[in-house]
Amino acid sequence: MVRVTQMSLLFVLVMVSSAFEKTNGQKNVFRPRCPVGWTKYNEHCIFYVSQALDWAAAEANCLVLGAHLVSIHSESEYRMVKALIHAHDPSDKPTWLGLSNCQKRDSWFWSDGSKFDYSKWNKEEPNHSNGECCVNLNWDNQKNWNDMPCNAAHPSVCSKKAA
Ligand SMILES: [Ca+2]
Repeated sequence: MVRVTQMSLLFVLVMVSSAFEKTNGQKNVFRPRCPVGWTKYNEHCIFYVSQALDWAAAEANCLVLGAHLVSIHSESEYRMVKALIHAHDPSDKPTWLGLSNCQKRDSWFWSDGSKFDYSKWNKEEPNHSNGECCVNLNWDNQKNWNDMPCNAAHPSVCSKKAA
């Protein structure tokens, strides 16, 4: 009887220790992170660039950081990007996104290659005025999206996958 009890105890110990291993294993599951100074959101890392650059220079600057200009695919992402900008710039100045249609008027492309599946235009935008084809947000009173000449200089937001 004593022996049976010892065996049972041993069994319980083995079970408990393997359960601990499982718990530890789960704790060690790889969780993507963002570099210091970047903000994590939906498995992405976003970064506000205060320096005013034209659209191409802003995208090139993001590329140096292993990123692209930010793309936005939902209202919640839009709010997050606006909140990031506001945290650095309480005046909410116009800021470049990675969106453009310079190749063809009705073909919108995000510089990170993602699908164009969400938009938040100001009223009467995009108006393609004088061929403007790069997009910023925080435009005018509505503070939503506007197509702008690509050579205008604005702050920007870069985004990359958390790694
Ligand atoms: Ca416009």
